[in-house]
Amino acid sequence: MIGAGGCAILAGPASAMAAVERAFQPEPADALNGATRLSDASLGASHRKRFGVPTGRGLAGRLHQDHTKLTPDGLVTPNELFYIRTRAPSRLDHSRPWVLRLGGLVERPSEVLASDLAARARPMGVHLLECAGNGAPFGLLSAAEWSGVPVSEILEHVQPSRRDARVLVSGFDKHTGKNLDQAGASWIFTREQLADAFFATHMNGQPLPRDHGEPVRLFVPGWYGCACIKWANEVRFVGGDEPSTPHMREFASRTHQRGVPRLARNFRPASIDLTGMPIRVERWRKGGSLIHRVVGLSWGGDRPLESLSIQLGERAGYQPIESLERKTKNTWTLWSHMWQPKGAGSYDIRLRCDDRQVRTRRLDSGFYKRTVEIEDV
Ligand SMILES: Nc1nc2c(c(=O)[nH]1)N[C@H]1C(S)=C(S)[C@@H](COP(=O)(O)O)O[C@H]1N2
Ligand SMILES: [Mo]
Repeated sequence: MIGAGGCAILAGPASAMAAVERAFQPEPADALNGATRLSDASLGASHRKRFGVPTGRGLAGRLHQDHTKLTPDGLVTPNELFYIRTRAPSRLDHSRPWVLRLGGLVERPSEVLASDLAARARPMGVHLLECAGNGAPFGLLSAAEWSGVPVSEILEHVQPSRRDARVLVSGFDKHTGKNLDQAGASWIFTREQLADAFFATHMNGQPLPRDHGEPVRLFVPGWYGCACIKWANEVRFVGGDEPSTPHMREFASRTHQRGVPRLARNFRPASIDLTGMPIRVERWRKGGSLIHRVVGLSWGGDRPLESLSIQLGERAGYQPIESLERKTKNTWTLWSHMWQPKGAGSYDIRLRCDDRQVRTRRLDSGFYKRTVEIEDV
């Protein structure tokens, strides 16, 4: 049974702006009361790509989500705007029933029909997905409400013959075209790493779209997209000495591994650390003065409540972000911060977490630094 679909309504620019005004309490109090919104300042790199439309085919197929107009009401991405990394393989065959084979080091191999999974699917909540290769302009990042079946339930169909067996999940990846016939995407997990994972059959109340893994994909909450295998067709128990897969090796550095581990067991979890970035710098006019407000996203990490600080220009110190409230670690949240730039020029915007106990590997590397051009103050 599929729960209430929760399909996000796509807001046009005008209503999106109204939503921003409604949903953010201006900070400091009343700063934006009676102010008029002007055009946003430019955050450079975001202008280079085409957003919101699928481009390319197969392995080279992409769709970048545009985050510049995100509002608190729009934090579930509609299916047609959800980012794509790898479009459906041209050799996908949906004329026969899709099966998930269960085998490897098991007493008796088995299989599950995707249609049975779909029939048993239930709401798994809103979860964000980010491609580990989400570089500028950072459009490979989206969130949806997923439905599916916990992986642990599927694993109960088979008896592994070894206690230390790991679980390899792989998908169908036969693309046609030059240099595109590569080994399928697959990732190897311990059973504990899959404790919260599920086989997703629905996205925002709809059956999985073709480019997002129709009819079934793996979803591992909190991990980078590369582990969330689309067009899943095999679950195989493997031994402790199983080599890492070509797909894991391809993503080794982007998932913060030390070197490229030859064995799957030497891979660290491909989890997303706490992070964040600005998505727009708003300009408002109030009386004779110009007001700037930086709006951004925060996501990742293994705990919901964290604090982040922001640095606006290399010479400024870090200060706590004024309005940041993360109620869940599963998906992103919007924050905002009022800003009075000293003068025209370009400013690097960086975030950091002042709690040194919290791991922020990618944020600390400067990966999400954005540069804003301020023309007038
Ligand atoms: N079978 C298969 N699954 C795959 C991939 C792939 O190339 N083939 N790409 C992975 C990567 S790198 C990412 S980021 C996510 C993207 O999922 P999406 O396109 O639904 O956003 O799918 C993952 N699953
Ligand atoms: Mo990815």
